[in-house]
Amino acid sequence: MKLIKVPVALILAILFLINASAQEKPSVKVHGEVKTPLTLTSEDLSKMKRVTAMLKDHDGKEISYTGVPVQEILEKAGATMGKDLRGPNLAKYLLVKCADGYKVVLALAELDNGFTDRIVILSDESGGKPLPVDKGPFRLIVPGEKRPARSSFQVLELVVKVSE
Ligand SMILES: Nc1nc2c(c(=O)[nH]1)N[C@H]1C(S)=C(S)[C@@H](COP(=O)(O)O)O[C@H]1N2
Ligand SMILES: [Mo]
Repeated sequence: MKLIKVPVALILAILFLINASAQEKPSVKVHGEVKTPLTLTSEDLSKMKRVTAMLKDHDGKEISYTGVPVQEILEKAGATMGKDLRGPNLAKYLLVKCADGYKVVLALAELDNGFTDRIVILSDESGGKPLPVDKGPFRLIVPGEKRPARSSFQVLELVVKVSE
């Protein structure tokens, strides 16, 4: 029987490509008190309504970020936004969980343009480029606050919860 010699490098290259294609794209999971849990990649966000929001960094420099209003994301997931954001639903909040364990909360009413003109976005782009790895790939941008502390970077999950 003849032995077919395939260069080791070729085999390794094929294994590498199989492995690379199996790796999941970075995404944000939207779940909790929603009708339709979502997993959103940058590609998904690129197809949704995009706006810009300004954020002052720690040194007071204004930086422009682009992304999708969190309201759009929560509406897509079927959270109680808009006309449904009343009565007991006003006790609902969004828990934002990040890769480094950082967590922040915002009341749903802080994310609804029926309540506020401050449009909070889930950003994946600044200056026409994807966010840098240490601040991305997804960052919540909460404009109009004195400190950028709730503008969480490396966002992994948006969880809708209801307080007691
Ligand atoms: N995931 C995550 N996001 C975070 C933080 C953090 O530690 N982890 N720190 C917050 C604080 S306290 C500040 S001041 C800003 C700093 O963001 P900047 O470096 O872009 O100015 O990020 C906020 N977002
Ligand atoms: Mo901070």
